[in-house]
Amino acid sequence: MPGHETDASATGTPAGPAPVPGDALVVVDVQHDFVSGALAVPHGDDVIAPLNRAVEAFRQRGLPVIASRDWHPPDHCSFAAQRGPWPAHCVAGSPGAEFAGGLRLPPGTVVVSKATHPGEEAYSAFAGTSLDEVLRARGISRLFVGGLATDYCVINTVRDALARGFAVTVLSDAVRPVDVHPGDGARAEDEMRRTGVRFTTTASVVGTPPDRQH
Ligand code: VGL
Ligand code: ZN
Repeated sequence: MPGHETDASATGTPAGPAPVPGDALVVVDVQHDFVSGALAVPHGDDVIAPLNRAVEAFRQRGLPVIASRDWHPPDHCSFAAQRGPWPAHCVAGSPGAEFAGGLRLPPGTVVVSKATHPGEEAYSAFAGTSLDEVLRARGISRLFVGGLATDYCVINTVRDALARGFAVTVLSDAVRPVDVHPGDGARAEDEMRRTGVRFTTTASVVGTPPDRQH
């Protein structure tokens, strides 16, 4: 219950690696279909509040906010009608592909659309996009990552970020897995930790929200 947090959360002061110039926030695929639509991730809506706090902290500091989105053609190879593994989801321009209603993205958010070709799956926000160039042009070396889903687009984005030399911090309360096979999300987190990813709560990076300070 509120009133019993320790150290950082008692004061609202971040205990972790507060965002500084050179950092960017990457919000992965927080779209209607993944939150409450055709391919809803269990508890996917839980990521929205922490991500809004992270977004606001980056915005206040003038640091880049990137939002990736799954942006499929109607006949994408990952859809069941094409013998793919997923129900149709995030069709470009459709309501299901819109960012989740509660997500507050600031003006200037860089939107990265991926998996836009019918015959190619692309779970990583780097795959076939300009994300790498965008980050390098802005002198970014460290990424804070949250979004959906831990075991698909988050982990693949993180793998590519590490391979490109970015340091990565995952906001542990701002990711959720699909868990098609039980444990997929936990295994994805294990792999990320093993490969050098730091996990930290949003509060420890950007402080606690005003209604939880005391
Ligand atoms: C995703 C399944 C299918 C994701 C995208 O964003 O994690 N998962 N397409
Ligand atoms: Zn997809």
